[in-house]
Amino acid sequence: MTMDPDYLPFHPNPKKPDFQPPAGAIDAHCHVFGPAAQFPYHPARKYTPCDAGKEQLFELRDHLGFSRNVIVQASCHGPDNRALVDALETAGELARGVAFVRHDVTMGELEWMHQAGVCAVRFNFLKRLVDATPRAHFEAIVEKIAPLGWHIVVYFESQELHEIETFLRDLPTTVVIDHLGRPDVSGGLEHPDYRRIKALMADEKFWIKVSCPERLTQVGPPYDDVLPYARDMVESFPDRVLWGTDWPHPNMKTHAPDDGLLTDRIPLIAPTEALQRKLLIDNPMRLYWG
Ligand code: 0GY
Repeated sequence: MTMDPDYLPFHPNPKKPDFQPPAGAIDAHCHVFGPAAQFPYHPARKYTPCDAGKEQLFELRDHLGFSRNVIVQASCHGPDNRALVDALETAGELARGVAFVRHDVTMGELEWMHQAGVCAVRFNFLKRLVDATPRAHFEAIVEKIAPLGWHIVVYFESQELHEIETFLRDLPTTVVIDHLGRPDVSGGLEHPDYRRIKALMADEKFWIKVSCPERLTQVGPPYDDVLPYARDMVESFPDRVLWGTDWPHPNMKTHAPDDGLLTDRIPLIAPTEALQRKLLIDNPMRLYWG
């Protein structure tokens, strides 16, 4: 399982951040990849990454000064959640998980994941990452996770939100939007696509991750062009925002971001200690450990 020739591995030695996260801080969006020898990538994957296993993730957590992780099943593992569950079992109370499942997932499989600390599924709408999922399949998943009290994480691009907006509004659980809803950051805070994401957030069912400036930027590090969007969300919805590194940063094309630098951006996104506490501790604790 050789890494794609154009795949950019994660940063080999991220800086020690100048910003010290408060004790108990949570990296609420990260992944584990393999290692492929133990947890092979899925045959239907759209990319083959470099291995990035649980030990490396937990080392990074400690290096950056975080206490806990929310680990999100990556599309390269498809609906095979074994690497995720293995990481969760090792981490115990220090991690929770977001799985990717198909409509035919069994209650036994869901129970196995639930025991390990999975408490959400991810619905991915990015065509470059997954094949389209029929609505009936999403509905079958929603029905199966409801008794477990799980919520739903959604990954889409803002220009496509209008196609799925009604579907999202009708979902019966809390819904977490990944990576700021992926706005086009050249558009400004008044752009209709960004306004549409904010309108969604007016419904208290929705939460949003103020993550991935490295994916959204058009000017590169330190990602000043993404800052106004993240800050706007934190200040508008302080009790429903989450932050994550997105380590090991799948499918980056321009550069491998320095996770220490990403951490140093937090006080610019959340400028007061009270906002930082909500973003890094209170909100993710409530949603994932509550
Ligand atoms: C992310 C973003 C990406 C990849 C995945 O599951 C995945 O493969 O989420 C991406 O390529 O934008 O959240 O890691």
